[in-house]
Amino acid sequence: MKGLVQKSTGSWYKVFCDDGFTRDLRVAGKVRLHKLDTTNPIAVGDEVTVSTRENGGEKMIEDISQRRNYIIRQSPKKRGARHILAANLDQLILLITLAHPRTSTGFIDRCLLTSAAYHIPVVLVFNKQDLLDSNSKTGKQQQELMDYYRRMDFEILETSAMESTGIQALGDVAKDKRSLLIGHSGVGKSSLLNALDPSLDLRTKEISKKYSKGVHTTTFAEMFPLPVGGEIIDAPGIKEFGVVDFDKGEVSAYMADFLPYVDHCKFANCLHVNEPNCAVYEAVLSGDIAEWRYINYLRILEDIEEAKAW
Ligand SMILES: Nc1nc2c(ncn2[C@@H]2O[C@H](COP(=O)(O)OP(=O)(O)O)[C@@H](O)[C@H]2O)c(=O)[nH]1
Ligand SMILES: [Mg+2]
Ligand SMILES: [Zn+2]
Repeated sequence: MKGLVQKSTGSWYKVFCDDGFTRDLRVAGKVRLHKLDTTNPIAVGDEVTVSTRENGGEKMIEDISQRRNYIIRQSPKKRGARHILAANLDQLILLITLAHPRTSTGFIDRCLLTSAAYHIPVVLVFNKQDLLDSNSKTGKQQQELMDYYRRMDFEILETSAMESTGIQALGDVAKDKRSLLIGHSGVGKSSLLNALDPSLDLRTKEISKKYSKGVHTTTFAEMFPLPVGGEIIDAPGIKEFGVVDFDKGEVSAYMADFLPYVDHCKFANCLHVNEPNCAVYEAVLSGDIAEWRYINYLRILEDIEEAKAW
């Protein structure tokens, strides 16, 4: 019998099985797990084979199907280790807010880089619009960000879970697809899921000083079927997104705004850091590539360099 992993708590997996039942299952000891060297061998969205032995023994996960794709990042718990957030995705819904707690462009760009490498489309959702005055400094910053990412062909939505705006459009985007919902704690993931499906009745949290103190709450990704069709995987508790498995030389190939320039550098293996006659750097100077994008790029290269030490 096949099944779809809806939640993982480390040793137990909630699996929606082909016979229509949802079960809490463990992994059979003999399963040859993917040689991915991750902190979680099975992720939400994994398709698994469940044993149907009738010898009275408990049903168990016996095998994992080859993944179509996955989103992976550095494990926040163990340096140098990798953690799969979710597998077999149709898209990533990246939830952002420039209100509180403000999402950094560094976080956005790391998520975009990872999804680009696995060819997973991303929708950028700017939430908490009710808190932003479009004439304020922050409102203008958001407009600039949206314009920039839109030029890179990303789909962009504006929502307010508080005032129930943009919910229909979000439902249209999520319909009949399997999406990973990713964004910092407090950005409004649970609130938006509740807006899409009030029967979920997920707990939403007051944003307290706790967030800034970085208190670690144990939270697990979970898949929710949507009334309109499709599923959303809520990935809670994400503070940072450390990219893994990149060589420095390939990063710029996944940055759509860099692409028109990368072939015009003097050196074919230019990393666009401090090489002479670098077309990317010239585009930054002329304003064709945003300075903040370039800074994020340099920081990602530093991350990769640091990770190599492990
Ligand atoms: N003003 C405003 N507050 C929101 C909005 N969406 C969520 N919140 C609030 O932000 C806090 C965190 O929301 P929650 O859904 O728990 O965020 P999560 O950690 O991403 O799941 C709660 O107090 C919500 O009421 C919004 O669009 N506007
Ligand atoms: Mg939540
Ligand atoms: Zn260059």
